[in-house]
Amino acid sequence: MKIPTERSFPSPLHHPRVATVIGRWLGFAVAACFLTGLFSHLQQTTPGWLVIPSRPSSLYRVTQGVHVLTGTAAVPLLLAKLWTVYPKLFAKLPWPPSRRSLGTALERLSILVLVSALALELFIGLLNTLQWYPWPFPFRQTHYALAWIIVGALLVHVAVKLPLITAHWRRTPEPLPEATTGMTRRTLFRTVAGAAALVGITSAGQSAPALGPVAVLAPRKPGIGPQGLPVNRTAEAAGVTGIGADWRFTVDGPRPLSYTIGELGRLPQSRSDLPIACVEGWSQRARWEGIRIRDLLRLCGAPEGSRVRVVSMEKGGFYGTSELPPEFAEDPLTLLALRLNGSELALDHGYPARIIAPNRPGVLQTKWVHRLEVLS
Ligand SMILES: Nc1nc2c(c(=O)[nH]1)N[C@H]1C(S)=C(S)[C@@H](COP(=O)(O)O)O[C@H]1N2
Ligand SMILES: [Mo]
Repeated sequence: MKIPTERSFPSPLHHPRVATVIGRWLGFAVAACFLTGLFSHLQQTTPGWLVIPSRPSSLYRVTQGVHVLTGTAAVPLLLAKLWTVYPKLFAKLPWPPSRRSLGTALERLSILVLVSALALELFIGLLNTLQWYPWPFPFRQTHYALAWIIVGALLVHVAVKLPLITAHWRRTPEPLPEATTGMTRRTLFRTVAGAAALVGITSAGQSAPALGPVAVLAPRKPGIGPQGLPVNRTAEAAGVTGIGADWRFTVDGPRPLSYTIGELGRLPQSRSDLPIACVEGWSQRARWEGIRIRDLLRLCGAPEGSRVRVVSMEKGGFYGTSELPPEFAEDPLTLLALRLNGSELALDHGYPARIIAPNRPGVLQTKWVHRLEVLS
């Protein structure tokens, strides 16, 4: 059998102009996905020097929707990009080795890193949106580390290819060779753009209500679940069974507070229309009623600017506690919610009490809350 060379693939669809156009789309998707992912990461591990504002209240809903959307659309874009450039796999390394071949080898190594990291990143991200965690490593940390590897390798890749990219950024005045048989470039571009749009449109309905009816790829559909709101983790999965007669809600502050469920219901109630925006891509707005966290903070004598630790009845794990930085604790929209869409919280939504705050990832909207601790 004859080993193919780069010349064995004469189709003009492997032309650098095609690689540039599809690379541009993929680059745009990766950049948007990276920036929104960075925001999500900073929300969940906020460094001490960073103040994240609590408004606009739906900001996280939008950024995380864009994150999952661009990540999903990047899958067909990456496949198309790999297809246009795969004949390069058969290009010969210059031999005997020289300074130039060392450069070429390094460049290929960076592409190997870029392609494998990006493929793995998109794959585990996609599985995560499907709520399937078959790997033994922690998802978020791995996803985050891979993101930086991708950005680094991508910068090297773009720097190396800059002459080619600039040469083919615009359509050249003299026409490029067109295929005599098979697909034209224009058909290829339309097919790839169409595929990216299709996966986007059929999955965006999990956060964009208007697209709900065509959300056949969305793992979560708005409106489905107790009280018309999806549930990420049920009480049963979290090992929470409800409350007994001796249940108390307590606030650990300068003046410690303790309430029965009935007493909580008699405190001044406020209403917030806020979305749950899950990191996994679905989001939905709902009407919440309960007690403002800042009212509880004043009642217990906590000074303004306090951080608050939220403690769930769920024991251990990543979800058992969360922290409200001062901007979120003082926001009048942030509630210890007792009611959802007009009735008492369902157990799966966090009965008897949960946190709901503006501009926050769903993971931090702690359910089954039984204690607040005022920190500093
Ligand atoms: N204690 C606790 N709170 C939790 C969770 C959890 O598993 N345990 N899941 C979080 C996640 S990931 C999301 S998206 C929201 C979902 O809220 P819902 O199930 O009421 O829609 O709750 C959050 N609060
Ligand atoms: Mo979530």
